[in-house]
Amino acid sequence: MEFSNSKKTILSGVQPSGNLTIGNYLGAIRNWETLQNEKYEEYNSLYCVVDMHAITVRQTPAELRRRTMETVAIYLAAGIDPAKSLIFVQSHVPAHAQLSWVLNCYTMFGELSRMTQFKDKSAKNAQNINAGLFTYPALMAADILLYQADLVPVGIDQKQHLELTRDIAERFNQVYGNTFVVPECYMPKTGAKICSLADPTKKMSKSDENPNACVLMLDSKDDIIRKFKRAVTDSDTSVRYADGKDGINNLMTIYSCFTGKTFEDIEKEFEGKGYGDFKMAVGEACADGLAPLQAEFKRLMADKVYLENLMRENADQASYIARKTLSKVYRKIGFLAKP
Ligand code: ATP
Ligand code: LTN
Repeated sequence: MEFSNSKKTILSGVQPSGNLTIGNYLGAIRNWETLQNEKYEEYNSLYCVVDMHAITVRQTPAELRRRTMETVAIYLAAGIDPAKSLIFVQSHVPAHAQLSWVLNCYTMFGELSRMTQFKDKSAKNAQNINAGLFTYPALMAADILLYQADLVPVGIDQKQHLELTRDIAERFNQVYGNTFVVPECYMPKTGAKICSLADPTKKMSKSDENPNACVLMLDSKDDIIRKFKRAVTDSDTSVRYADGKDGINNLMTIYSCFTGKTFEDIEKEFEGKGYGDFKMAVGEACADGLAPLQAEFKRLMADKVYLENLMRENADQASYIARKTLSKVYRKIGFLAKP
């Protein structure tokens, strides 16, 4: 892609920490594709596979490698177009680690302690509450600020991290003069929080141990339908969006995302019908919505040379853009330039 200094910039990323779910798709990746196309004239688009974030939780090396490559292929299969967007792997661009160290020194212990993702993940990984898990948001801030991103499309769970990124940017700018663009958060109207099918009060998460809690982007049609059939709902029988009906609200949200129908349309469509029919329809819509992406994913994974060339070239381009911000930061904080 051609990076233009006169355009604004969009940046986002997903961790290759597990198999991607429809939460990642509807909350993030699908909107990246829309933004890339609808805002092409106005924005550069950069989409990163954040493998350095993934190791804040223990990963199996071979699996991390495989998933990193697969995540690149998923971005492409979802319609992120290398002619319009820069797709790259975080660890291929050293400036992320370099800026993240600097930003760590401008991020407060108290701020990091308040991050709900840190609290949730340390409760889940009590035997591995490492420093990386704690300083995770400073690395995320580096990802964003390095490219002077204006807009960051994410699901609702990342809003707090984005606010911290803004605070870090503003703090730095105040001390050293205008250095970073202060980014805005972009969230989809529907799909910013897809919930677990096993516990619809919790967000669907790719690192959930219960395989029935998430629908994966690469699940087969049979698996998708089976998982929706088993989805936890309530003892009521009517398909309507209402407080206390978390399971049905979640299924309606997913159905709405895949069909474009409003909640009102959906209530009418299923009037007088039971949850069984509705769940079947959600399963079908989801499986059909993912089918073209899955076919394209398969095709891409058979062409490793293409994926490798793309990763190499894009990492070089990202490094070039990132180094400009990094040099500016190094100069401002007083690092002696290498003679
Ligand atoms: P993990 O379980 O490993 O923490 P995750 O499934 O939460 O992973 P991330 O890689 O942390 O996924 O998130 C990538 C993007 O997907 C972020 O923008 C995040 O907000 C979005 N996202 C993740 N889960 C959901 C969800 N259930 N609903 C909507 N958006 C989501
Ligand atoms: N923390 C994010 C992933 C992430 C990200 C980013 C998202 C890392 N760096 C930069 C947007 C922009 C998450 O979803 N857990």
